[in-house]
Amino acid sequence: MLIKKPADIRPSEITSKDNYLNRRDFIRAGSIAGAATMAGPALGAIVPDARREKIGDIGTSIFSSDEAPNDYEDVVTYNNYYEFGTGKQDPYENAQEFRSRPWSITVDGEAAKTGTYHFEDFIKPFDLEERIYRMRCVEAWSMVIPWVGISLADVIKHLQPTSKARYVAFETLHDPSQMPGQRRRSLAWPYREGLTIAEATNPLAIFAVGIYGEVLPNQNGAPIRLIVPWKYGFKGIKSIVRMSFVEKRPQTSWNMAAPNEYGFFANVNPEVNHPRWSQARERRIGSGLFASKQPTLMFNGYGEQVAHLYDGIDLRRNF
Ligand SMILES: Nc1nc2c(c(=O)[nH]1)N[C@H]1C(S)=C(S)[C@@H](COP(=O)(O)O)O[C@H]1N2
Ligand SMILES: [Mo]
Repeated sequence: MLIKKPADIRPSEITSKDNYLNRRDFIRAGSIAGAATMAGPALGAIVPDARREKIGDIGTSIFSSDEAPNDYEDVVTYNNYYEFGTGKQDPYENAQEFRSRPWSITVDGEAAKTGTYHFEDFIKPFDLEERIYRMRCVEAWSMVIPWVGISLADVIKHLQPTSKARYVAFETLHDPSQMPGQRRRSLAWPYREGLTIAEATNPLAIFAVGIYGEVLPNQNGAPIRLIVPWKYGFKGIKSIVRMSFVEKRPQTSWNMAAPNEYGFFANVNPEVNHPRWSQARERRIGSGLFASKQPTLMFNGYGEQVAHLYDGIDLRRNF
């Protein structure tokens, strides 16, 4: 990466940096205002720049990383969510008014308990846990995020897939009136993702509904998104409206966009480079512009839990 000398920095960039810092201060101020928010509005009320409502009854997980989580500000202002724009701050700026309640999720395909569920009913049968996970984006940056979520394996067991269900497919809401990025063809909409049943029922995979013990902000995929910590971040599909049990491998948005760059599996793998850049190292967001990069770990460090899923599979071909 090119590091600019001060003389090369245009005034426009200085301005935008100032704006950015001001916004961060605004969030901090908002977190104080958040105390008032907690007592007041319903779950997921839209409170720009404020901390969200606390979630009660959260258990801990043996799978949590012991690394220090990123600052809240990093997690809510540096996002990939192309429905709200392709810039890292676009989701933070453009998703505040998004209506993530009321919300429903349709379950269809090869399962006994298909149907359309209210979000609250969908998650009710399951235990909420905090899972502090290392997240690795395909763009070679990473964060450590304390998610609040429910086990995807528990959800799948509850929905009773048939013996024909070999994959689970997921879709994000398609609503160009609310999602300005969907008025452009930066990706094939709706955003789509998929996992094999074995991957989806691995104990590490979760549906996240919160961060830092609080309701999930819109820019992070409210009200419910997938977290698969041994895979690149793009597998973590946000704002899910459909979950389908299917026999054939589903299409996935990034694979459709550039099949030679983004495979179906997308396991974090320092030995298989993206065709345009190395995957050997990563930059931890928030660690400072001059902080050295750290090595990327096979399966993002979760090999003990997931390597067996790929026994006998050539991970160079199945990237
Ligand atoms: N619907 C949808 N889900 C998405 C994306 C997206 O553009 N749209 N981006 C993915 C990518 S590339 C990453 S790295 C993660 C980022 O999640 P975060 O912003 O909560 O850190 O979301 C993933 N889920
Ligand atoms: Mo990503």
